[in-house]
Amino acid sequence: MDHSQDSNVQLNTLNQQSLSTLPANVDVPKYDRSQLTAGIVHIGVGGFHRAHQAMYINELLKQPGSESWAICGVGLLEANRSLRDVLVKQDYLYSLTVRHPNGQIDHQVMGSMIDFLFAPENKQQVIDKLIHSDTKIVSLTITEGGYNFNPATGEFDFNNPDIIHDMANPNDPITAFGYLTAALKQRKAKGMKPFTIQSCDNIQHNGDMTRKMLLAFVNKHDADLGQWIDDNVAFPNAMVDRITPVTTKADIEYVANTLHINDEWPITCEAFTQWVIEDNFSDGRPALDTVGAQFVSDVTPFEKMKIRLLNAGHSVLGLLGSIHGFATIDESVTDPLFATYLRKFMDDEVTPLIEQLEGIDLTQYKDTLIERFANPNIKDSLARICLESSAKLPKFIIASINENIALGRDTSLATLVIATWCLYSDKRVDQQGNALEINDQMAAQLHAYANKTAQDPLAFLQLTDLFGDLNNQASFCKDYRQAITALYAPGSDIKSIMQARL
Ligand code: CS2
Repeated sequence: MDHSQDSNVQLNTLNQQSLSTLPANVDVPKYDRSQLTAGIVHIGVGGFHRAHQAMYINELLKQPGSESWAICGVGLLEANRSLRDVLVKQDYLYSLTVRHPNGQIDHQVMGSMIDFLFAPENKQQVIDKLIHSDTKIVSLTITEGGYNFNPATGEFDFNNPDIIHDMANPNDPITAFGYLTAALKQRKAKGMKPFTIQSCDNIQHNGDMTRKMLLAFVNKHDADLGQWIDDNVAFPNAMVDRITPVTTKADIEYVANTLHINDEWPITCEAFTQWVIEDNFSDGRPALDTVGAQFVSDVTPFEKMKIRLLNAGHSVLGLLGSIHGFATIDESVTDPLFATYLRKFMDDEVTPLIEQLEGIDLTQYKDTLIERFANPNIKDSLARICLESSAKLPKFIIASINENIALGRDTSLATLVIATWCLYSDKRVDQQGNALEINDQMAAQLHAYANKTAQDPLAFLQLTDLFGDLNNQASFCKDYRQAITALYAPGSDIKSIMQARL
């Protein structure tokens, strides 16, 4: 029966019981979920975690002997309340729709999450989970901004009000740092082993960064605990990759029409996936190498390659494309001028900074990136890409600009992206006058600085927390000023400005 034709048909909710009603081509968990225990507690259960780590663990759980590596999700934000309600209804199950560039679609249901704790409602429950002897790994996707560092100096930001709260109220945490500290303190007092802290965010040296930030926080009030963490906790660095657009109402409808089930928490993602992890764990690890992840002794070159090419490439298309009036990544990259600009940026301003990796052909890596970006079945919105640019751009693009300046190399393609970010933050409309959706913790500051551009073309660069000393780099400033003049000229057209820089 085709339920999609009949709006009166009440669809079953996706849950353990309704799994058997799904079409035969859906890969559903056949392992016994009642036998699983949560070896991993994951903080920040967004779309990326559900398409990436939770997918690898789902594959692993198909293998006998891996029952102790299921996931307990943790939501720290008030916004996670409704999510918890959905998850409880769905027995923590959700569908993953994998869309290949050639139109092939794979349907899966992920069973790797077996519990979800909504922290604002019961903080003690979260701390108890973190100190439970089953918990071997605490993994994080708290976004680039969640690590609480000053983007220019890389130092911990003690002025964040939530951090000030957590410092003053160690038993009533709000932030991931507060929770990790409360739990590690108790583990130390009980003579337990610590868990591994595994960052899955797009930050180069994400493990080292997590260690540095956590130690800054802890050492402020408990140097003994800081020493114990430094001596005992592993923070493996990792490169994570899978393009995962924001879930839309259309995705929910698609699952209802195709799988005849009501899934209020579905995920759509591309087919490509990669996870390269430093093999450094405090208390054991899942055999992720048996399900496609790669353990290496040093992940640095992989991280740099991915962040400076893929993530930066996204930001190039995101900002330039938004100002032009494009809505998605595939729309932007299928425009030949944008594709040429992106490729030249990657070839001239990033590739010379990347260490050649044995077994990885950078030319092929870049070709694959362009193919992935062009996947017409992944409608990855530029609004998602430009979200929290202030936390992303220092790592994705400004880092390469600084390295190029130090090497005396040209940065003109990246410079235009920064100048475009200024226009974007200032006017908040595209070049057709349509409003742009701005979502950034620093939105007000970005606007205030960018808005002084008419009086001082370099005003935006005075945001030294983001740009460091770029405003003192003469040749960069000259080029930036030219880009600003072109962008702010009446009737300016981003495409001609891009063309002029090729
Ligand atoms: C994107 C990433 O947030 C961004 O700007 O570049 O979310 C990207 O899609 C993922 O890192 C892909 O692995």
